[in-house]
Amino acid sequence: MPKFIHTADLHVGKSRTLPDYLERQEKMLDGIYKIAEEREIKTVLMAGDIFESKNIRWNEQRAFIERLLTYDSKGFTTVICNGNHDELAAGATHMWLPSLIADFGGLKNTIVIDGESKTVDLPEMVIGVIPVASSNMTTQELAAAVAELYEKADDSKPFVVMLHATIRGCNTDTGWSPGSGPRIPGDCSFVDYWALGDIHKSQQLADKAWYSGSPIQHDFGDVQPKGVLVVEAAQKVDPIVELVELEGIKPLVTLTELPDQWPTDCHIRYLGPLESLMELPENVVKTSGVFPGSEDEEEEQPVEVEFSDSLTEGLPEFLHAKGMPPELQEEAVRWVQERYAK
Ligand SMILES: [Mn+2]
Repeated sequence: MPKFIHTADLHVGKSRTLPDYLERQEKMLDGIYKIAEEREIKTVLMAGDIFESKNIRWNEQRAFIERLLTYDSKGFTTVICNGNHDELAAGATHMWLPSLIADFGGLKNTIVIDGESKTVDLPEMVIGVIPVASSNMTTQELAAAVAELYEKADDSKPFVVMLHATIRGCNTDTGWSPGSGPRIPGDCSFVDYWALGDIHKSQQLADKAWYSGSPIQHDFGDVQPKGVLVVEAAQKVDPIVELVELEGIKPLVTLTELPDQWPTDCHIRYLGPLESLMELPENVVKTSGVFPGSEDEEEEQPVEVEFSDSLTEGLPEFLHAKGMPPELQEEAVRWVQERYAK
């Protein structure tokens, strides 16, 4: 039975207020492939929301691309698509750069889906990818879109749908259940597994449909457990799905009362009573609205970065260092300038 990793909602560039946010996200990226490696799995599906927002700094962008290149060269097949958070402007997403690099031959095993639905034929299975389905989509429309992708599929292999969408009736980390969006269509029995992205809480939604949830807690309030799904799927049988937590990621713990003993090896948000001259341990990174130890509160706010700068700064040098052809370096800068430079 083909085995693969199902993940989504990586949100690189989120939670810049955590003291080690980028290192944490680098650990997340490496952790995903470590789990794959340990289980001798070569295929990783990333169902959208790779980045947090359009205001991504170059070091955040680089943290992702660097790893995509590394694990691609190690022979991993990563299938990635954009999610709603990856959107930069109408018709443009953060997938532009991996997509350009792939077009210029810099990614051999990685399949990048940028905007358009696509049927991807892998040796052991077929993936029908639908990036960012609108929440106005009806269940019938979703069924039709999936059927169209299946028409192009080799029907001797398991068929997996990778979809970034809010499915009606799912549950979020905050306990909210969206009343809009399509359901998992009941008449798509040819689908052997639905790999869903968008919702950060890992959950099963139908016989063969799962949200992986985000691989790590991105914020206080994100509930545990978080991890990736290790999936074994075959034709006409129920998939075998296991949530595997990433190692070495500090938990984000919220305390609403003064503890007898402060927990260690985690980041703490402390919402209990604050007494004057109270000593808070260093791993308390957030209290009710104020960051302890920070004189200047504004410094902790996410910095708005000029979009075009954040994408081109360091980019040509990076591509050059990675041995990418000069045409790609030029094309990448042109891409950003044409769309974003004022
Ligand atoms: Mn998301």
